Amino acid sequence: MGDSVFYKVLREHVAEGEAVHGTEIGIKIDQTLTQDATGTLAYLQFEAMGIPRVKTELSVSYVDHNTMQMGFENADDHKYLETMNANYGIYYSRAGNGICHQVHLERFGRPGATLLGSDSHTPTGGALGMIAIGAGGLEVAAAMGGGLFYLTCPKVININLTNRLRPWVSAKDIILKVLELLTTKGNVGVVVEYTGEGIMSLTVPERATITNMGAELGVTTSIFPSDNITRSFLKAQGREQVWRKIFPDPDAKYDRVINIDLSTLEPMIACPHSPDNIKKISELKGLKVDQVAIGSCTNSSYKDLMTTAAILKGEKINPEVSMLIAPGSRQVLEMIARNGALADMIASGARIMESACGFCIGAGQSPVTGGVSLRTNNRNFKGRAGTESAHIYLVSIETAALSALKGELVNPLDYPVSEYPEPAMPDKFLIDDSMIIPPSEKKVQIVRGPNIGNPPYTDPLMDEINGIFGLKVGDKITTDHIMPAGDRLKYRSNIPKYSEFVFENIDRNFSKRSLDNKENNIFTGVIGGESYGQGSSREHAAICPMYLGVRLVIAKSFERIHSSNLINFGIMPLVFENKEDYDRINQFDEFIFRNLRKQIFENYINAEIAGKTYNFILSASKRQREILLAGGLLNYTRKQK
Ligand code: MIC
Ligand code: SF4
Repeated sequence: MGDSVFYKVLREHVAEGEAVHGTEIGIKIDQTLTQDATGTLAYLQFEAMGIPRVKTELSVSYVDHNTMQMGFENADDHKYLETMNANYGIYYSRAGNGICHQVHLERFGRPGATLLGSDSHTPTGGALGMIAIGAGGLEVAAAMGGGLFYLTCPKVININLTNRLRPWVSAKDIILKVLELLTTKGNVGVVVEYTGEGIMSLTVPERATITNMGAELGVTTSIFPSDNITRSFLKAQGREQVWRKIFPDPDAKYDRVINIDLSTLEPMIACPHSPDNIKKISELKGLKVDQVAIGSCTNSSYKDLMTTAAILKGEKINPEVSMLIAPGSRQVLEMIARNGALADMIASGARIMESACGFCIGAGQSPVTGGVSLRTNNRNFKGRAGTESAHIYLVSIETAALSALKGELVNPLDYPVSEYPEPAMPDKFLIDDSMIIPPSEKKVQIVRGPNIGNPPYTDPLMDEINGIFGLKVGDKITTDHIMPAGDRLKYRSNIPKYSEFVFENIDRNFSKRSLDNKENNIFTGVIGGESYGQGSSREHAAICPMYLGVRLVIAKSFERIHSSNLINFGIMPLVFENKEDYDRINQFDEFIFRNLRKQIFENYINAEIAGKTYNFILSASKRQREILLAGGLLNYTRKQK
């Protein structure tokens, strides 16, 4: 049996173990990326490793999340990043240059490479035929130091696309359809590979919309072949030399094949509060809309914004709608500024935002109380936009722009085909990398303002842990629930302060209670349902609980990145042996785990909870068990040296 695109690229990078589904392998990482909200900590951890310069082919540090720079904190982080990066061989993409995934696609990604990024949407790069994976900052730091990235060799689901989309239906509708089919749960250890004649009508940025939202499926990554479309995109970016052809073998082995006939798709919508709460637009048509936001790493490419401009041209935004547009990169912004499309947007009454994450991470533009916001980004978790009572719906560019004019949700298919704008991809993008600062050859003084702390410290695993379950939550708890972003983001480099907000939207007292208990040597456990830790890769969702004395989370199932982050910071991710035990164990029950330094190497770990004995499963590799024993990856790495 032949190889899929994924396995072809994987085999070129396996440095430890064998590429056999289900076993742990270590792969070599060619490129890394970080962004400022996860990067500061990642680089502090890299410094703590004592390695003089990165060992990757390319490492890039982007500033795109905290670009509002309210107060000194973010500006301090950015100055630290700029000087630290110069010193250690890392490219620094300045604030204003664009969102990491969009810029990386434009300027750095290459077919056949591996990319590890401290952001869950790193798989966007899969649009170029590369293996691009999101991970915690500490794992990215280890990869920058030349360390392997360890993962369980995944299954590959093939999504075979046939025919082509009808006018007014777009790539966003494809991935929303896939989310309807596969949902956000149960896809751990899976890679999605897109093939079929249908991919030939999708440009690289459209493919990127699809691979980007693969993050919402919870898969390890998503990937497209590298074909002539990839080649033309790279050529237009002045980078044709990095192109190589990567196709699946004709008899490629897939664990499952899903066929989607693109010509039958219609505009879709993800309803509050989960990206897999999918409906057809036709079912919700007429919903009154308060806000429309176009942008984010999912839909902010040149073509996306040219489509938006064409729809808005000569029209006015409905007076009851606030419309925001954030171009994905400075390249996109400058191109639409020069060709007049930006002027059409401004004339329509749209508000133009910086090329950054902005509204997507809740950094401004929170909707009105109880409001309806249509957005082209990838996540609609409750409260993420900054307004708990708001209803966030995820849609395509076409649906968003047309609805902004009408003031209500419209079905693009109701518009004439003759009005469908199909902007052509440019033969040549505007190339100006002057906001990407190359590393310095000379030593640079690293600037550490008062917001720059020390990397967090963890203790080796104790043999006995006594404690209390501080919180019991339900299914699909996201890392946004655990560690809110929005206006709390500025504390990312200040762990004690940021820790005050752990689970703040679920239980405002969790943090204080846990810290008080820790002072009395009473540790905290958390009980979760299915898919615990969905969403963002933020390792703060492990570090801050660790700081508060959380030593274990017991859930029905975990998402991949979060589960690794927990282990990397010495927290045991345990799964109920019997799912019904979830109903038997309650918040505030006391627990004792004994003999842990031995038990940690066993598949089942037992504990006494409220006087009864329970078994839990620890699904971790031998290496991960050793990491837990050492009290986290940083301690483990230091020991290995
Ligand atoms: C997100 O979309 O949630 C973020 C903010 O980009 C995160 C990273 C972070 O929390 O810093 C992600 O997706 O990993
Ligand atoms: Fe930024 Fe939003 Fe993309 Fe995260 S999902 S990287 S916050 S644009």
